[in-house]
Amino acid sequence: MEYFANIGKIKYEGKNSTNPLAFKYYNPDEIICGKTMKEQLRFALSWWHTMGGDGTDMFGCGTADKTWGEKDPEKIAKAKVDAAFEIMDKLSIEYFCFHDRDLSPEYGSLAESNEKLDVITDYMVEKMKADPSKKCLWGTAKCFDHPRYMHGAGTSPSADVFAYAAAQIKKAIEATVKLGGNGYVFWGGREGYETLLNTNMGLELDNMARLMRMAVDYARSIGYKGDFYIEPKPKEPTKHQYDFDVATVLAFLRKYGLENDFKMNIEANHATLAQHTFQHELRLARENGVFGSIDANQGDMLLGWDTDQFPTNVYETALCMYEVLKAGGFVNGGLNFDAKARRGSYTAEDIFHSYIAGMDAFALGLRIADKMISDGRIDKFVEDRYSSWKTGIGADIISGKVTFEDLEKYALAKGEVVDTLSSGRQEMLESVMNNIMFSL
Ligand code: XUL
Ligand code: CO
Repeated sequence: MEYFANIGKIKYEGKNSTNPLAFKYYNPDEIICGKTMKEQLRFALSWWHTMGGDGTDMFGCGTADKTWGEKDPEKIAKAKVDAAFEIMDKLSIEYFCFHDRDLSPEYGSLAESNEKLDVITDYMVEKMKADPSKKCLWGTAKCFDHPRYMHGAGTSPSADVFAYAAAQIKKAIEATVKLGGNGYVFWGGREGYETLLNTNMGLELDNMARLMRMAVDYARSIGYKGDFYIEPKPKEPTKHQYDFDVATVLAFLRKYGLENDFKMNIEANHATLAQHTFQHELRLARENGVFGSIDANQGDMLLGWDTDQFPTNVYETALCMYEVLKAGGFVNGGLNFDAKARRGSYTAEDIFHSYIAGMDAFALGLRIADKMISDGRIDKFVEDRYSSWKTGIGADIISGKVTFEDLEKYALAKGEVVDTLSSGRQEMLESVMNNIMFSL
């Protein structure tokens, strides 16, 4: 069955095309910065938003029909697979990301939920065998939806809930391995708190680390070779999420000796909720050797919550792709559109317009980032700005040759040093950036 019969394969038509159902910038096989665009960008469809998100919000019910023509939950789950594969095919998207419960809902018991999940993953494996271009970027467990997780999963005050979450995560890891997943994500769900008046923060953090250690050890024991990611987010649903931002997560990983087992899955809208730029979070991850994958979306600067909009801000995608290229590109990670069409964009066609907008914004971002690097003006400026560290006292500090006393002697002899500073030239560099962006 074809779910989008009036939409054909979306083609690259170039920047002068006015066809709304065509890529203007995403040309999958074109080489940019040494790899094809599809290898550089590794786009992924998010099962939850695209296959399940119907536009429900706290003020109203869904506006988009995501039942895929079925009524029975098992049939809906199967239809979702067929529809997802058709969407991926028509948009040339090779990867998908999922929560266990996006693939198959929760049934009366854990055993039954597991059994029904197996049926769907069996079906997916069959489809992926027939079409090996469809791959799993990452999987995760939805340990935040059901009332049992109201106080968290790995950080619940109830040891029984912790055990239940562990069982659910074990199964989600197995499903990820079965689908050949390249990654497994821990996003904080309800791992945080509302008030410290009722919270044992130390125990909750210790327990979260225990859960992660067991998850990693188990996954490796069954042959999982992909990456583990933590996806930082500062707030929502809890007032204070433990995985606040990259820096907070790094401190957590290092405290518990997990720093070699996890990388970061960085989401644009989570970065801005933490009052960082998207680029800041990417840079911090890159500088600490933990850059892994990206949840591509954007927030609204006037709103303080996670709006999960499809990314269309090219300035942001360019700076993001600059960080990705400088990090050496994706290895197991990719760009997962953790994004949903607005509630008013409710038609089936809007799914395609949303993805085309997001994919083209990142394709353009990649083209600009490549140009930023080959143009060299920005990199050279930064290089020159730090030239005092290459020779003389700077080189001696870096090589560890000098002591505090030596530095005092140096400063006393040197006198005032304000003249050694040059202008930061922010406005000039912003203008260079515009020049690069609009000369494509
Ligand atoms: C929530 C969020 C999640 C994770 C996966 O803000 O981003 O969808 O990406 O659990
Ligand atoms: Co996300």
